[in-house]
Amino acid sequence: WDRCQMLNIKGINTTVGQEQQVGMKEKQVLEDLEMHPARRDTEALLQEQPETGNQYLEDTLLRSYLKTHLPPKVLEEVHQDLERFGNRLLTKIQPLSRECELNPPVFRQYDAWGQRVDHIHTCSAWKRMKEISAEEGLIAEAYEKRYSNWSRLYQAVKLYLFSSSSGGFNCPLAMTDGAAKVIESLGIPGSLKNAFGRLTSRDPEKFWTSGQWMTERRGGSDVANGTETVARKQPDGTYRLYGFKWFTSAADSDMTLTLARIADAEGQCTQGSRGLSLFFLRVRDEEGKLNNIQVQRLKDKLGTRQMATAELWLQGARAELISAEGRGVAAISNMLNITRIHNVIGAVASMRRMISLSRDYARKRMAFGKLLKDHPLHMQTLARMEVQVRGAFLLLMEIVRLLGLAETNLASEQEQLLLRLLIPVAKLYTGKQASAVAVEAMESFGGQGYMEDTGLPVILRDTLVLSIWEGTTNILSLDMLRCLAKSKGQVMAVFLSTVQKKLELASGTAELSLAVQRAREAIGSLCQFMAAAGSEQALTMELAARDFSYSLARIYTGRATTAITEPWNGLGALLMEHAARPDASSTDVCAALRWCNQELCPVAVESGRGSYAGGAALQDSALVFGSS
Ligand code: UCC
Repeated sequence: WDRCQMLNIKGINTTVGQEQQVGMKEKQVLEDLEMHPARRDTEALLQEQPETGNQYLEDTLLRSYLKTHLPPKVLEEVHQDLERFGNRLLTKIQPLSRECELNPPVFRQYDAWGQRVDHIHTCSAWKRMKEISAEEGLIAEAYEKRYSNWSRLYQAVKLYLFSSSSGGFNCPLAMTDGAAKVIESLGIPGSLKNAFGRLTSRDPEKFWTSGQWMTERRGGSDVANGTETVARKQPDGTYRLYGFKWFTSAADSDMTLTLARIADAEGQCTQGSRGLSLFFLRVRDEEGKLNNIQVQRLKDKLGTRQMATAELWLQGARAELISAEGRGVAAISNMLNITRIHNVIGAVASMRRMISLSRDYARKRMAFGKLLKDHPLHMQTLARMEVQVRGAFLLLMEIVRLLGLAETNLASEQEQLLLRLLIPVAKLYTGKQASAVAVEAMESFGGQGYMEDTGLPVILRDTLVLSIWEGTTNILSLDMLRCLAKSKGQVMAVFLSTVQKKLELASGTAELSLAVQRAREAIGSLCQFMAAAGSEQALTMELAARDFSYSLARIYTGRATTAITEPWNGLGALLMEHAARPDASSTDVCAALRWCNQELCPVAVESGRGSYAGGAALQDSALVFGSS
């Protein structure tokens, strides 16, 4: 109405001799009047798009970590490469990522003439991601070991930067890395030399990606009992595989590792874990023809839609046995540990991306007369997310640092044990954190966060899988228990002494004294719980497994909480260690202190509440199913 008034005042009243001008004005005014006011105001209301710049340069925590830990010569080279890579991500790779999302794979089962072709069509951007992965040495870096024990960490940093711009290509890279690791750990047998060379190649023409076909209809988690695929030995020593693989991620990969049961002369197979062996196979031959494999269909997934996940029938696929008979699970666990680390990379990257975008939006978006960044409650919410990602990032760096030492024979036995323990703990913990952060961050954009064409829902969808694939939270909690049991308690002794050492370092920093005290109390509670649990039945430890894993993650890292809306703080050994550096910033100290205020040892609290006591399992059941 105001605008109509203004128009009347400004120009509608005509004057003699100005007919032409007035005529034009009238026309414009009439057009304006026909337009709904909201539409006329579109320009004034236009929101600025949240953006990030060079991710490497903007990531102060990453840069301070590298500066603290890398030898100066390595840092110099790595810094140059990462700055260049950050620019390439921003200008070239991010647009490809969006293209991958907009052009998901398409499955064509038959050609126009009725021939079965089972062709999985992927878009050109997806193919380009494969080339870029090779060019950037995203797998090669870890195996060339140019920087000795730091190569693994450097590779992880590149993958971390790449992850949220990869258009889902981080998934095949995870499995490719895992397959290379398995082959390397087998001593790169002659028959696998070619495959290993291709998986770790920097040449896009040669580079292969690998799948990891573990999941069958009867067992995603329970691989030992759920695997039905049978391997029949051929006169030439190779095997033919017969079975059905229910989820095969990145089904367009060049090769795969997979589990099957070797049939004896009578066609009988050993059941359970001891019956499983590990096989290598090429998905297609040189002409692109499938290796006696039929694609049943592509999965219709909530997220990771850029990547083809298929159901596959193996109908005599030619394969090579690569583990000792019956040692398939142990052999593929090398792959699992690598893909689980990639999962942590994906979780940290997703959190970092969402928070970076939220931060930028807070600088641009006005509400209630001021920018979002000037609303204290909004900033508190973002700060809580920032503490989360900082802890998760340092945990990731710790794991890849240890992995680098292990791969260059520089890790002590204690460090190897610690690595084995931290992988499932970090995977389960950061997978959950990332989902919570992604949901919270989405809310920070208001309704815009929910709009497909902002690209934000894609990040959320792709994040939600991180607590599911590569072992769910509970499966990994049980894996953590198996790891404790196998080391006969040794791994916990290493865990505790490592945390104590990091706290010693931090105790020299006055601002961290409260955090150190809380960490020590948490360790005391953890020790008390373990002493009491030692005499309890296995059921007690099973019920405590998830809370116990969370306690390990929080104490080792610093902070953490299951619900992002809870007030946490936390300290955590890694955050404290980082905050105790001579050149630590006030932000580093603040993050460590915040981490400290939350419950660092939930397993002790829940134990005190009787959550793992004899009758708790029955009560849980009654609550879920009801009781008479
Ligand atoms: O494939 C999937 C999706 C692919 C996409 C990947 C993309 C990720 C990218 C992320 C980027 C953003 S999802 C499918 C994932 N499936 C799983 O994760 C399986 C979950 N289930 C488990 O992890 C179970 O714990 C099993 C299958 C490992 C349990 O099998 P068993 O046979 O009952 O296990 P055992 O008896 O405990 O272990 C057998 C042997 C033991 O060694 P020995 O015999 O020498 O004592 C174990 O110590 O294997 C060893 N072992 C391990 N060693 C088992 N797990 C491990 C481990 N994690 N590390 C070292």
